[in-house]
Amino acid sequence: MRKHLIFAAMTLLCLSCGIATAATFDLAKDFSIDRNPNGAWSYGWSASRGSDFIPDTQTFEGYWYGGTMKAWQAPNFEGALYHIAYAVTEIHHPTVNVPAGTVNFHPGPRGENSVIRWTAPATGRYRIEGLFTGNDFAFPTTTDVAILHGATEIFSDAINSYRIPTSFSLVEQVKAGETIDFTVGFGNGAYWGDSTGIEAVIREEVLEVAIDIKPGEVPNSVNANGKGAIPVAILGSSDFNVRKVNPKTLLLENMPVKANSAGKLLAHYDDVNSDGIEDLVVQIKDTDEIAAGTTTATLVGNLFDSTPIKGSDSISLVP
Ligand SMILES: [Ca+2]
Ligand SMILES: [Ca+2]
Ligand SMILES: [Ca+2]
Repeated sequence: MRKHLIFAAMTLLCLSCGIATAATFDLAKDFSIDRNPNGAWSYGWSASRGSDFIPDTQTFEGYWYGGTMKAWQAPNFEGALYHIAYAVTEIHHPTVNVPAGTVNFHPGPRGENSVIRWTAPATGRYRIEGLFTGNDFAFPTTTDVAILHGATEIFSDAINSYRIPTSFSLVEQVKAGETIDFTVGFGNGAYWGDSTGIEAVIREEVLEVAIDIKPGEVPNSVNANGKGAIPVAILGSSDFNVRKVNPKTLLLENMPVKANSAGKLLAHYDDVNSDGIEDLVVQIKDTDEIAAGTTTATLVGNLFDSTPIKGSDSISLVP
């Protein structure tokens, strides 16, 4: 009976396997004219789609057509001087509406693109979500929009409408220092009336994995005394192959996988919960990192493709 209960609990644990999120970057929430770059974001333009990024250096803050905005300026953009703007309050220009709390960008007169750049602060797997939409109700907006990862176009569309958004939801493996550019050009060859709304949120995705500290045992009594090893299993499932996990990267509460005297990591594959699916079992080196009173221990690490993973299990510290 007890064994059945344990398996039932493990099955429930596996239902929680999936994608969780860590760091989040929100273009509108993070918007600032105080600095450029502004954290992971930078604001600028390029002569054409994908050509060299030129950061903006001038800003504007104040009243503009019925509302208040903060904007980056590109003086060569002429009539579209305030080419990347955040509406602090709703802007209602004679032909343009920009809702409060949103970002609007506008191409230049000679085919220049406005570019909002995000630079990855860390290598990871990122979900890039948002939309582009026409903000000019009179012309209406006629622009070409795109998202570039480095020099590679990962999304593009044409806007020829007012408030009919084109949305995106992309997952990219991005290395630290690589860039994601959100870019807008004049589309039909004329830049009049080309105000384009953009929403963009970038989140690092963490793959949640099910783990079993002291496989098969409950409670998970851990003798955190800086001696010996703590066995931890990462449980495989029908959609998670544990052979993708890089054992070298694993840390349980900052404690690494133990190596033998020959330097070989104590890691092997086994089916610890008898579900017919292989699990990865590692011996964590007890370096006395677990504080008294801790009841949950978390394992972090990476897959070989550098996707971050994370899993937690209860522990019961024993003296
Ligand atoms: Ca146009
Ligand atoms: Ca256990
Ligand atoms: Ca298994």
